[in-house]
Amino acid sequence: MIDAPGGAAAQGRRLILATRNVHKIVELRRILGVAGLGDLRLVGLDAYPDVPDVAETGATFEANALLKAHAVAAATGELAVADDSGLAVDALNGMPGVLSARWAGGLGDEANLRLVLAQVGDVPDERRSASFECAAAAVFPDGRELVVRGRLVGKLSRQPRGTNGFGYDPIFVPEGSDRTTAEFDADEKDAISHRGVAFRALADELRRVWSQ
Ligand code: ITT
Repeated sequence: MIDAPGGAAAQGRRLILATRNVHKIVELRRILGVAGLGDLRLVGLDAYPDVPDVAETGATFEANALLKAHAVAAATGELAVADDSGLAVDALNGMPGVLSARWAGGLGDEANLRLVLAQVGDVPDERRSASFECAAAAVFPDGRELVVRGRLVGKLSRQPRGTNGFGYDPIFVPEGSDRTTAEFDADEKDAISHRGVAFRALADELRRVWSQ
């Protein structure tokens, strides 16, 4: 078992954020920080540099979120929380889906979103529907698990717009908005996002478990 500097056992209630995506870590700290979980320390995987990356071999967001959370809970002996998320484009039969992070072959966010825009081409507005999807999983040191889902529906823009957020934010326009999520400020995105919905639901589940 890999321990954090200073030792985990001596400290209060802790939760390990089982992701190395810095953008997700920022969003998860914001969302869980205001989720009413009491005196809880959110610890990043940077405190555990020796925990290996997990192969995301699952076919669903839930399966991959559980794979990541189980691996980090087992390696650290602590409560671990993971996010598996992505963009599902109806005109691409739900792709890039679980392949969102590596859709253009590992070339990064800009290449990924350019490839999606090219793949939908001049598909008309009424058929540019898409959703951001998120599965949030928690795994306790004894192996008990929780998993919930969040979704944000919308459509693809024709050009990237905005500089906030990450990933596909510059090309995703939530239903009822005329801006991309890269043109939303942080609080605005958290209030409606797939990650906000999923992790607020996960916080409810954690509170329920802790109150038993
Ligand atoms: P971890 O596995 O370490 O958590 P990752 O980046 O590999 O990090 P995923 O496999 O869950 O994570 O892929 C998520 C991808 O989906 C991410 O890289 C973005 O391309 C996209 N994505 C997820 N949430 C997003 C959001 O809020 N805004 C824009 N794009 C998002």
